[in-house]
Amino acid sequence: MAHRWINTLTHDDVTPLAAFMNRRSVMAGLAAGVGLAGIGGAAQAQDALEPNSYEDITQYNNYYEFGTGKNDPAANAHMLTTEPWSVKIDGLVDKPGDYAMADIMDAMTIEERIYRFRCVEAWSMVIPWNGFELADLLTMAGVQTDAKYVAFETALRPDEMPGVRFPVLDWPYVEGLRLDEAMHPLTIMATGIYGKPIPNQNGAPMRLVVPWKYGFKSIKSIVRITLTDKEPPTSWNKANAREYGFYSNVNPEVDHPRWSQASERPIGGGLFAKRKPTLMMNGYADEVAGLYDGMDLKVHF
Ligand SMILES: Nc1nc2c(c(=O)[nH]1)N[C@H]1C(S)=C(S)[C@@H](COP(=O)(O)O)O[C@H]1N2
Ligand SMILES: [Mo]
Repeated sequence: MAHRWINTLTHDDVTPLAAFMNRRSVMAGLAAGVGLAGIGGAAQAQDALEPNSYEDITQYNNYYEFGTGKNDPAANAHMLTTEPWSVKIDGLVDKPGDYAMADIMDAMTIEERIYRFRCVEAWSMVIPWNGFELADLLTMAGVQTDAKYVAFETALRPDEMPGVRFPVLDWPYVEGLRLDEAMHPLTIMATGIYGKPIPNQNGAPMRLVVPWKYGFKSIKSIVRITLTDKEPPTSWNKANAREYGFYSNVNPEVDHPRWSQASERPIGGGLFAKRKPTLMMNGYADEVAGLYDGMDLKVHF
């Protein structure tokens, strides 16, 4: 609270009515998708979440294609052209092709999902996303039975992305999920925040959100989705395999080699805001721990 004047807006100031009107549908959506075991926990967890301000969510970002500073994406991402946009869906699908973003939006049901968001750097937010379940998009393309993983790729536009001149990562940014993770009802494609179209710095027009994994799995501005039978390469794992694994589930018991993951710094509470304990699988263990039954999470970090 000490440095409150840095953030002059609270979420009450900037939240469109729609975001709050839809809050009930978050729980309805979860209850419908998660199955009986998940309902109570998910609904309770959702209830207790207080979203960050629109300003926090859209001014403090990681999107290295626009620079590595936390404010660089907000300053530079306006250069990205997001209309028209299409997403190539290929690999082990019945209906491969270039899907126009407008057609995807027509076909999908947009819901609000208020999720915890935990960066591997140990800061966190609560974000009211709008979007649709990735499973619905994959089902539309027709996942073939031999598919085991989903690979994702971000746009690579040197003319529009000042950060890609620097070899910070091996561009384009790529990510991947196991198919069961991708099909899980908590996994969404976000197309909005607080009921408004998702800003470029947050990954317009469509970015992945996997709330139980570290933020870098939630790849932005997706242009390609490939169904495959092999574990796909991922940008941060390619950059440093010892520090960033394929799974990257939020886990307070598995530290990053250079820092603890036991607690996190909530963004927006001021410079002296208290750190809070990090939750197993970012608070979604009731819903997703079963995906990892029998796996050693220290090995598959
Ligand atoms: N294409 C792309 N996607 C990306 C990143 C990036 O640099 N490029 N950064 C990741 C990281 S490290 C985090 S924490 C989140 C940040 O999302 P946010 O800016 O919406 O909070 O995006 C992830 N997705
Ligand atoms: Mo991150």
